[in-house]
Amino acid sequence: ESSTPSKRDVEKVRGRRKGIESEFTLALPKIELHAHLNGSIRRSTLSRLAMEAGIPEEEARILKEELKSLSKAFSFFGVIHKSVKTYDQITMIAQEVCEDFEADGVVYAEIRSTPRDLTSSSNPQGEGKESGRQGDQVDGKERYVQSVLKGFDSYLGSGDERSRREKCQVRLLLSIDRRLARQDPKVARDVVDLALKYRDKGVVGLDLSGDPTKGGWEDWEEQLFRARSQGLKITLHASEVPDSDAEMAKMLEFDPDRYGHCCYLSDDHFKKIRKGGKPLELCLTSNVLSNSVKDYANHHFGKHYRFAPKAQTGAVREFNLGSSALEEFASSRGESEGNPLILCTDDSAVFGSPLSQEYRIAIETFGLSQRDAFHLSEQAMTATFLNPGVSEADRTSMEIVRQKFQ
Ligand code: 6MZ
Repeated sequence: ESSTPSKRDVEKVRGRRKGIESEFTLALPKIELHAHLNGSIRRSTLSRLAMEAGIPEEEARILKEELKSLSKAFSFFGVIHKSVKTYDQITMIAQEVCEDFEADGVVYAEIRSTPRDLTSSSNPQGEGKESGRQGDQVDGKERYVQSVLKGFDSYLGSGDERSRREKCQVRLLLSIDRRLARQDPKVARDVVDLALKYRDKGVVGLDLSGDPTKGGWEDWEEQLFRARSQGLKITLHASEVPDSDAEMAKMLEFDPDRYGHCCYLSDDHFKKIRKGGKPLELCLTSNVLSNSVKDYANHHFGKHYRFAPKAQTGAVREFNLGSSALEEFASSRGESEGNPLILCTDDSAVFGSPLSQEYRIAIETFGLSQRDAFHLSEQAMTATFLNPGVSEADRTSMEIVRQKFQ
């Protein structure tokens, strides 16, 4: 009789481990720093709104299809945007996203969204605004920002309820959409204006996102510098598609406060990023399903994790079924320079993976111990855009979150 475990035994242990890890990652206090509001819409809400909006059958089909490319994901956003038509719906979505994060054990979230004017001609049901008046665009977009913040507020409740320990502390980042910024120079300026206006009211920074094949650095550069000169924190979607070296060089030169994705870094840029030490927002399932990364094992999380700051405890895994590649990877850990790595969901409605699942996948794929995962989550605290030195609300939120890690 061979003492090698049978395939069935291995499967059994794997299943058990999966259960244990799921329980652990759900209970683990988690920090979400890269989630797009409309991409995180509750699926049942999306189905309902798509139906109410009369989205034709063939367009709605994308909502049920498997994603195989980033461009498919962008068609999905098109359908979401057609389905979400009113400010009240934005408020409801914002509230639900917070509730869903809380249910998944997320204790702090920076949710990002692109301010849209829901009263413009593409939304003819818009609430009776005159058109052609100067500033219309900003008014509509401002109302959008207010509507998201209102959703956060309804989630948080009032008075004592607000600081209840189980509440997810939540902040907003405003997104500049690459394609729109290319079409109209006002787009980036409006977003920066709004971020400045609402910065003590829940907005903590800016994001550059949207279809990475659209627009170019010159379309938003000036506004990013303006935002920074006013003290706004900035995160950039970077190197999400191949052949983005030239743009990546500009981004590195700009040196934002955080980077998202970074799937296609050249060796030279990888070294520069590592040296810069800025936090990286990494979205495993998003990158795999949109085909920016071949599979989980090849996700660049592994490459960066070798260098990421981490606890030097080396806790022993309960069920170590890791391949030799993983063992080699695990033994190479221990250097403490590099970038804080933040696991994030990106668009949980589109990619169907809550943050607890992303942690479980990281644990399984990269052979992390529970202690490693805890430390990974805890150090995400250092990467938020909160400003506790200036804002009382930020100080309170930070304290609440800190307590969850004790
Ligand atoms: C780049 C993305 C994205 O802003 O309407 N977005 N941008 N890369 C990604 N990787 C998959 N996922 C989402 O949320 C939806 C918008 O977020 C951006 C896109 O601009 C998308 O239209 P909001 O709340």
